[in-house]
Amino acid sequence: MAQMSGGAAVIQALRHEGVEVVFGLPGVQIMGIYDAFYDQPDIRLLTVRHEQTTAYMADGYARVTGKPGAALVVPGPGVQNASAALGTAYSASSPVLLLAGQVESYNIGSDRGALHEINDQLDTIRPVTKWCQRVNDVPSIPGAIHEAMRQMRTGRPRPTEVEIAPDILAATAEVVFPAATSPAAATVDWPQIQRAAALLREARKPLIWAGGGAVLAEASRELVALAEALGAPVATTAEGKGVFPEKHRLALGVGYYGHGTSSWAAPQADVVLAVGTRLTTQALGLNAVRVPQRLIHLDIDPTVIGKNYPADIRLVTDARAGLQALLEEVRRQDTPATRWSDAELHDMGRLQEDWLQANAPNQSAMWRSMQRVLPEDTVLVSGVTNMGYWAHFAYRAQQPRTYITSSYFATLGFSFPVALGAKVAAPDRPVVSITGDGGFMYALPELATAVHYNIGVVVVVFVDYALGASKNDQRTRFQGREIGTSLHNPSFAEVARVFGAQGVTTDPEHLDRALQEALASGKPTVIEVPVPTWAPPFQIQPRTH
Ligand SMILES: Cc1ncc(C[n+]2csc(CCOP(=O)(O)OP(=O)(O)O)c2C)c(N)n1
Ligand SMILES: [Mg+2]
Repeated sequence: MAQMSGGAAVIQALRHEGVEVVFGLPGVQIMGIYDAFYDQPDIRLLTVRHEQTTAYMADGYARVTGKPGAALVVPGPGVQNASAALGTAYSASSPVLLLAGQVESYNIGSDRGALHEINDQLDTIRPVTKWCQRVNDVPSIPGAIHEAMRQMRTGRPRPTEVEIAPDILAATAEVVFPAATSPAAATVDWPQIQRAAALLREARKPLIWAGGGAVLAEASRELVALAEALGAPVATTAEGKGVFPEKHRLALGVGYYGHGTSSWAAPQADVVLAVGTRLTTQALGLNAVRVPQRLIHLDIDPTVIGKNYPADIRLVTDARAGLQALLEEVRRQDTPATRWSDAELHDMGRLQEDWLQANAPNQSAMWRSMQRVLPEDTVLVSGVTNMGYWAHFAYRAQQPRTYITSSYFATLGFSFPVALGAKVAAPDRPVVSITGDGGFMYALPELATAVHYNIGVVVVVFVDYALGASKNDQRTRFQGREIGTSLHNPSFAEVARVFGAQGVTTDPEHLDRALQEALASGKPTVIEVPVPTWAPPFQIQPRTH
């Protein structure tokens, strides 16, 4: 029990919860929290240039570490500016705590036009959070922050928000901090596991489809072991990329919009085990998983199971616990010899190579050359840009938490600021942001943040002077009636240098060398690569099976 201000209670509560860094942007209502950072050495405070970046960096931090990231913003415009980033984290099931200010308590709900006032702030944030709460007195602060963290550490992790009025931050009271709790061990439904294991054992051609939930549950080892025990090839969503090493003989890679080995292999399977994925059509393409295939659907969120495809067996549990239990059951009895032959797997892989060569030869060549200079622990933030979509297929990720996407939010502009947060979390690993000229501009001023805090992210900007995906849409779907999709840009390399970062321009042939040099320097670097506007995979007709 200790006497302290609300602002100090926030910081102490964050300390108790193991928070190491907060990404913030100050303003009058949250100065009580800013001030409390002054006296404590344990939590870093990084101030950024736009509130979107607070939540994006917190998200990048969370994706790399698996621990909740924390963002701090003023009410009203601060919360609204952070909202698209929070929505991105929500779509990716990423744990981000948004600490938000409020107007003075006596003004809340008054619609008087107080500074930064917004009506029903909690309601504005509810659609992009799993849980949110206003704190109305100092003693309630630790409990609210603890609950926000508990929500993110149990079940499906999604953003949370806690908001506190400035008078509460300034008030002083006795504060007690809840004891640290560890989440209860996951339980499994053994009869259901046994049914699922029997189905998998009896399958002629079992296939596993792993999504972001498998990453979040740290289920990589169990996934590899089960796939090997069953001889089942493993497809992933873009969110799950890396959870199964893509150099593994059973790796099918990413299925996206009906493209890729995974999408083509799935209809050949007779039993599909989906783990930690919604199985959206974005991942699978149209009807890639067809009834009467048997679908075993494993997810920690029961609302996901059977949402897009009817499930024969529902397994509601954590991906790691569920896969471990399935593995134990499968190992209890002999499984038939591999049902997918090496030749068959190899041929399916070749099919994708041929398809890439036909549809994206230049992008594939660039990925091949970049891959050569990127170590396996590189964190790649795959932006909403042509090279980002093609990376799903042409880049190989070997470890979980090394490939970051904006999931179904597909938020243009997320790549650079998320990469900054990832680099703060993993300062000793290469972190590369893949972005287009359209997307980079969203958070370009954060080059100042990168230089200020020496965050050595490498940004590769593919410059086609266009919102390329939209322009190509006009070329293909609107008979070439191009309007409103061309861009005027500065030289991004020059801009980077003006900010005090490194900036280089290179042609695609020398991108690998530029990337290698940038990574070796350890400095924030922008590599500008002129490219034409190419077709993205989702504007290409899927192969018919
Ligand atoms: C927040 C947001 N606004 C708009 C879009 C729609 N959109 C998707 S891709 C794209 C063009 C992106 O241009 P650029 O970053 O230059 O990448 P390119 O397609 O040229 O490779 C747009 C406008 C989006 N995904 N997200
Ligand atoms: Mg572009």
